[in-house]
Amino acid sequence: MSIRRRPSVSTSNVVDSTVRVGTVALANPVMPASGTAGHGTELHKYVDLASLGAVVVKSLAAEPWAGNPPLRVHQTPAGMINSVGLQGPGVARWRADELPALLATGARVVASIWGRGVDEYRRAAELLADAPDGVVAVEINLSCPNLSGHGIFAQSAVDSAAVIAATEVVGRPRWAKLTPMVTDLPAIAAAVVDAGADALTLTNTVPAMSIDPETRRPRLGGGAGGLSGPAIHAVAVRAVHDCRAALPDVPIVGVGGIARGVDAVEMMMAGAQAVQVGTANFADPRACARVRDEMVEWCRTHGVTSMSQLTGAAHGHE
Ligand code: RRO
Repeated sequence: MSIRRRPSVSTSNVVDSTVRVGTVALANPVMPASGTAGHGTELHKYVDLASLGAVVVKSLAAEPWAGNPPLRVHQTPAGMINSVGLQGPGVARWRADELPALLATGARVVASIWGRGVDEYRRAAELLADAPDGVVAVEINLSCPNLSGHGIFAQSAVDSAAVIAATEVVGRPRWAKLTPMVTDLPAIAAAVVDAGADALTLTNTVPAMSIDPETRRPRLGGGAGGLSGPAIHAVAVRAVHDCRAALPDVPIVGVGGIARGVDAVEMMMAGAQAVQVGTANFADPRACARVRDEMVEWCRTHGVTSMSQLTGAAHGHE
C-alpha cells in the first residue's frame, strides 16, 4: 500500500526580513547611508523609499551650512573619496522643506545631526525633539572627517560621551556613528553607550587624500577627504565584529562597502542588526533595493528563514 503524503510546504521559501535595531522595528535591514541619498526624496524615482528599512538623510546642523568647495568627490580604484563638508539646510528648513515629502512616501526616516561643539549638537537635537513620529531614530554623526579646523569627535571617548549626553533631549533612539580611525574602537563604543546611545553605526569613512600629480594639488576642494566603498568594507566588518564581541547586547548598524546582498549578509554575520548602503548608490541609485532583494535570495538559497538569524553568526568561529 502506498502512503499518500501531503505536498510539503517549504517554509524555507519564505524569508522573514524584519529586524530590530533596539526598539526600532524595520521591515528589512537595508537603508541608504547618510550623505548618499540627499536630504529628502532624491532616490524615490529609482527606489520606493517605503520599501527600505529606513532612509537616513544627510547630516544636518542646527543652522544652514554651505559645505566645501568643489571638487567634492573623486573615484578611486576601489571606491570613492569625498569632501562634501556637511552641506545642509539646517534642521528647521529641512523639517519645513524636505521632511514632509519624505514622510509622504511612507518611508521611516532616520535624521542625522552634527555640530562643531557640544552646544551645537544639543541645539540640533532640540530642534528635532518635536519632529513627527516617522522620524524613528536620530543618528548622531560623531565622525565626519571633513570639517576643517575640527578634529573627529569620535576619536575622543570623553568628547563623544559629552555629545551623546547633550542630545538626550531629542527624545527618540540615538545611533552613534563612529570612525574606525582609533586604536580602541570598543572603548569609544562603550563610552557612547554609557552616555545614552541606543545603537552604534559602524563606521564612517576613513580619512584619506588624493593628489593630482599634474597640478601637484589635492584633487578635492576641501583638500583631504573620506574614503568609502569596497576599499573599506573589511575595515567596517572588523569594526562591527569587535564591537559586537565587546558589547554583545548593543545593536549595531553596519556600513562600509556594501554593494551586494552577500556583503550585507557578511556585515550582519559580523554582528550588525541592520546595514547601510552608501557609495554603491552613486553607481546605481537602485542599489539599496537590489541589495535587499539579493539578501532575500541569499537567505532563500541558504535555508535562512529569518534575516535576524544572521546577526552575529560569525562569532564563536574566529
Ligand atoms: O559631508 C561630508 O563631507 C561627510 C560627512 Br558629514 C561624513 O560623515 N562622512 C564623510 O565622509 N563626508
